[in-house]
Amino acid sequence: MAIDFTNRSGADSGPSGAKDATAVPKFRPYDHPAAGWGAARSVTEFMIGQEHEPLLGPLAIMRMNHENGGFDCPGCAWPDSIKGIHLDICENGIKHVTWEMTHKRVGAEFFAAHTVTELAGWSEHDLENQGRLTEPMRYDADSDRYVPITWSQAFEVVGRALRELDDPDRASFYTSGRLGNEATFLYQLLARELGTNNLPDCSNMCHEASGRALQASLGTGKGTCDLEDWESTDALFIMGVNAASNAPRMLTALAEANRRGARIVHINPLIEAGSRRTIIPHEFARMATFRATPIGTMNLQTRIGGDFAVLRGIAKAVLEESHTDPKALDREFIERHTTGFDVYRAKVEATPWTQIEQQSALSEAQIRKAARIYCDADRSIISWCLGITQHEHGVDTVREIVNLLLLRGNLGREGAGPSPVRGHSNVQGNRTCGIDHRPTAAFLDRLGTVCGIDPPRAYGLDTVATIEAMHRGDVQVFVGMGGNFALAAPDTAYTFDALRRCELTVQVSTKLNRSHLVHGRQALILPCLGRTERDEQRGGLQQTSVEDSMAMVHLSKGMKKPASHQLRSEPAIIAGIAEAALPHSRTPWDHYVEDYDRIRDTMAEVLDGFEDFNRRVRLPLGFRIRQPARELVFLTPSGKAEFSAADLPDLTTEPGTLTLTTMRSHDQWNTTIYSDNDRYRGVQNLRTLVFMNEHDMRDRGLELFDEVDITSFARDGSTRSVQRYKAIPYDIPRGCAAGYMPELNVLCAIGDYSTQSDQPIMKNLKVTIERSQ
Ligand SMILES: Nc1nc2c(c(=O)[nH]1)N[C@H]1C(S)=C(S)[C@@H](COP(=O)(O)OP(=O)(O)OC[C@H]3O[C@@H](n4cnc5c(=O)[nH]c(N)nc54)[C@H](O)[C@@H]3O)O[C@H]1N2
Ligand SMILES: Nc1nc2c(c(=O)[nH]1)N[C@H]1C(S)=C(S)[C@@H](COP(=O)(O)OP(=O)(O)OC[C@H]3O[C@@H](n4cnc5c(=O)[nH]c(N)nc54)[C@H](O)[C@@H]3O)O[C@H]1N2
Ligand SMILES: [Mo]
Repeated sequence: MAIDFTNRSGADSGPSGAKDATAVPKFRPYDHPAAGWGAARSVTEFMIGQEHEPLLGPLAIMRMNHENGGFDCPGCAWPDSIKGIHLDICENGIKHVTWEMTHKRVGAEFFAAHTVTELAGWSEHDLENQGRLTEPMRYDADSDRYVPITWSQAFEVVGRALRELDDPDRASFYTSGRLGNEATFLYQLLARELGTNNLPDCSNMCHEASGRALQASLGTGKGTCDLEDWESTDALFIMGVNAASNAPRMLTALAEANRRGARIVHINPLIEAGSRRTIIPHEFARMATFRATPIGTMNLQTRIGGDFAVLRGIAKAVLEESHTDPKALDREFIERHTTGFDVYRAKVEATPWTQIEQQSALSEAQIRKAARIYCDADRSIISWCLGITQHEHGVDTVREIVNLLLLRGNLGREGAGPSPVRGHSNVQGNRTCGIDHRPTAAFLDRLGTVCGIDPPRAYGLDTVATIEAMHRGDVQVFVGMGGNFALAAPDTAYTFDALRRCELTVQVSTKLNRSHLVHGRQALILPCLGRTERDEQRGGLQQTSVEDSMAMVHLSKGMKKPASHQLRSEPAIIAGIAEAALPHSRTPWDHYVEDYDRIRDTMAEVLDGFEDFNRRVRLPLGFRIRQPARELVFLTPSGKAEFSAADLPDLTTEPGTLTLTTMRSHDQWNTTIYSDNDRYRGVQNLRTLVFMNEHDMRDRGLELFDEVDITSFARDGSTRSVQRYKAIPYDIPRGCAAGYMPELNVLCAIGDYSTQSDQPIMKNLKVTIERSQ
């Protein structure tokens, strides 16, 4: 099967993020500090050029991330400083907020003027750039247009479709990770009262591997560190994250760590801007004097997927060191708090250095240097993001991270522990509050008792399984609570086909996107309030809570006048759907929406760690959810932290094939494309590109910007391809290549998900790259 999505001229062209496909591409390697003036200039250009609004973003930021007030930055899940008000702003947070606060509007006139077929030919940038959705719309097949519908009629359309299903498992309820905790709780309650655990979420593509690994090793799905740990650690190992673009406020922590003398090791096939020098995002004084702080001690440029071998190598060096230096291992910790050490040690000792070198594409000497840093540090943190998780062996790799930490007792004390960097601003809170297609029996029991429902016990469908079920016709109603499912998911052609086979697709959104144009027989767009906007209900002005990457829960209060008087809050939309779908429900949906305190009171009874929720969430900085593993209480079968002892995978590839990783550019937010630039990687006006090692380019007779076709080889033998991508020589290990999501999702076959986490292996595609004909 070869699918060509690159012909963008026709009406049914595939996804194209591009802002302006005709602008001339440029490439010049970037050698300035991350953040600083480049960021300031980019923000200004963005606000004046796109939004004609130079002040909107900064003004909004003044109200963001504040102690006791303001809204939570929807930009990413990096925590706010816990030392009180700390204006830690970043370029991408400003862009993100300004994008939501735009003055542009997409109302009934817009939809009357454009058929869906016409809009399908627009780029992602052009779709979202139309502005905020203002009123509920229904797809009208006769005119191929979206037409207005009232809220009550829209709820009745969804309600009827759900009531008429012969089995509640024929519906699936997707969440993108910015839904607040209260709406999250209502959403899962709706699904479970209806009778299904089909709750796919963006985590299924993101940190599912981290959750499963940490659960198995430590009995918690989350990292154990907070920002204070980051501020007191001696060594930081940063794996598979592009901090300067995707968690810019992490740069502050890195620069401060460096000033303190902490050592930092970056493990990444690319040397990203965040691993060189930075200007702390909020330090304007330093910007003016151009004093940059170095933030990298060491870069280990492993090959794509080579991280497991790197970690194994470091562990091997630590064990070897322990023969001469008894302090290399924390034997007392291992003895008291862990199980499986002997089996693990035997496994590591049996793994030869030659295999580690070959799998990691690094030398024994380089790995020993990193091990030296690890052994010299009293306290170490290992942090990671998608470079670790979106692989077949994501779970084994995260478990190896924990193994390595356990060797030196780097857990349950200040300055030490595992610290995954989560993506969407509330993706972690979504899981905490019940979005889980594999809920535990204990959670369901409490939910059932407190809410008076009989929740289904069978596991539900995750993202990939939902797509497959829609394709087979087994799932007929799809509800997207935020996000852009059509483009975020793997195997674009297959996913489009799956969505089009649905009886009804419902998208609750703030902006127009591809998922509105690739829809079921019936389709609804339900516009909602954004995080920055005032949420007035009968009980007064409401606030919602969110949880950051480090398990801090705090309130977020929108301040801005809503983009349209017709917008509804996410809790209100969920309640409207629930009342229409469940006419005999005893859940007080309306009552909940009047005052979110009432939702929080119920949540306090159902969720561990949310006792006294309404009071504690109003404390100046909110509260931290109790973390048993942090207290060295392990909710594992053995009651201890469990070493794992997996074999290193075989990463050898067929001759002539390369491993392709897909990632974000600097100027995008997942499927939202702000511009076609990737400043820190030196690219302008280009997204259809592939970064390659110069030798791999030379082998193919390629030079900068030569056009190539990329063909991926799926496990089932099928192939997919994109044409006329431009090759860019880049500092990346041989045999590796990199390009951008969401465009390259075309290449990721639906069946190519990890057998360990069920995550699509978006960072590990086997491809050939040939000059275009
Ligand atoms: N501005 C902005 N911020 C964001 C987002 C955004 O799109 N824009 N997205 C948010 C979301 S939902 C998420 S999940 C996070 C994502 O944050 P990241 O994980 O940083 O996202 P990616 O751009 O996919 O980058 C992956 C990084 O992993 C590296 N990498 C690729 N393959 C490998 C590998 O095999 N091993 C190692 N060690 N590294 C590898 C890449 O070089 C890159 O540096 O960011 C969040 N924050
Ligand atoms: N190849 C490849 N694919 C990937 C990845 C990768 O690294 N490589 N990363 C994966 C990851 S980590 C993730 S998280 C997914 C992202 O998947 P999603 O979360 O599904 O996608 P987003 O692009 O974040 O969604 C953007 C849309 O959200 C809507 N929106 C914005 N704010 C709000 C709000 O406040 N409420 C509501 N209801 N809607 C809102 C807007 O309409 C906007 O168009 O993509 C995944 N896909
Ligand atoms: Mo994500």
